[in-house]
Amino acid sequence: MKIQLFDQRLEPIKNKIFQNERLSAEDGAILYESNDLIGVGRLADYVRRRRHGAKAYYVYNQHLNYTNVCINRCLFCAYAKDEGQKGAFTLTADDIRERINARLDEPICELHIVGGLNDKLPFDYYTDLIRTVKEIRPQATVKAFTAVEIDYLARLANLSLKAAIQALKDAGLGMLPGGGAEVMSARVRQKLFPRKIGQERWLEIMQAVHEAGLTSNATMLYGHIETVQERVKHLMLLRELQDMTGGFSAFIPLAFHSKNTRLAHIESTTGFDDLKNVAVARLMLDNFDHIKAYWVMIGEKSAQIALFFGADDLDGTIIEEKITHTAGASTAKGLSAEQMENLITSAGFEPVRRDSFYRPVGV
Ligand code: V47
Ligand code: SF4
Repeated sequence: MKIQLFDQRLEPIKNKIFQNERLSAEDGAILYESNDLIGVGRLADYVRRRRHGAKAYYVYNQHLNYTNVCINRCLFCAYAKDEGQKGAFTLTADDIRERINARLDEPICELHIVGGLNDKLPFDYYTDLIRTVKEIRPQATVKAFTAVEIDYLARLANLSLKAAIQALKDAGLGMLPGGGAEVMSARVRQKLFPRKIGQERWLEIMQAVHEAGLTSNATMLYGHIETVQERVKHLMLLRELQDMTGGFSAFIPLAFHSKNTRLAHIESTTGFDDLKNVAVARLMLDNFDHIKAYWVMIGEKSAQIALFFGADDLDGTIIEEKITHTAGASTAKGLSAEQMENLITSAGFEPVRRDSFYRPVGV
């Protein structure tokens, strides 16, 4: 197979890819630094098609944010509020019931549930939340709580990590979303999210989650103050843990949105960087099955093009996204299944509606 590359530094990387050889951290840095976006994209597309052919996945899901009250107050977050501040909210069990019931006629198979760290909520709130959702939608997967919330919950209930995860699993937790690691760098953490757990704890929690028999996703927040080396390190750490546990399902690059945050001076990410992050992830994370182009963050148009740059999944219908929209995202708050399928088929890919575990679901 011939892949034309304009940046000659990509040639040895291409040879490794053809021979199924793992890329190094140095290769990762070259991929990020190269201006040959199309060349990097072709390599990622080659790997993507080797693994998934023309299939492109999406999920019929619903997002639910149970509270925006958060004691961490990361500098990049526009979503969090202090208790009592205007716009602060915490959903009661009835509110949650109402939101799930309002969509009962739709074939939702995943509920994506995350929130802030609200120190007024007891541990039972979280197990009850999962039970309430499962009562109404027993067939749906509850994909809930980032590693940051798991750490907080275990400490709140004075439980070991293992016991806390087990209690949530017993209540019906089905898998974990990928947030909370941001960029695994002590430097960035100290500047942007000093109160949030660091990389060791994030990795420890993901390992415990995988050992408890649950899968999770992984993300990376890019486009703020992180360096290329820090991005590469982040991917290497994820790849290392995946070698150990095999518990990561998908990786999702998250484009930073600065509006209404304390980093409002930082420009939005560019189309170049959005596509590059998808492609580099596809190439570096050789042990991850799925790379998601999260349309909420990069827009439907770029997400569709990202299918040619290594992405095999567009995430979901979502219905009511809050975190990125509070930070100025101009995308829709939800897409219909028809819109998702149209993005996929009009690019020549084959749509597969999936559940949380990438099993095809009948339409
Ligand atoms: O960890 C917060 C990010 C994450 C901003 O697993 C921001 O399928 C951009 O984890 N601009 C939570 N990003 C979201 C998350 C997620 C999203 C979609 C799919 C999945 C999945 C997981 O949101 C946080 C943080 O990195 N975030 N503020 C912002 N201003
Ligand atoms: Fe809280 Fe998460 Fe926002 Fe940080 S990103 S302030 S932990 S809600």
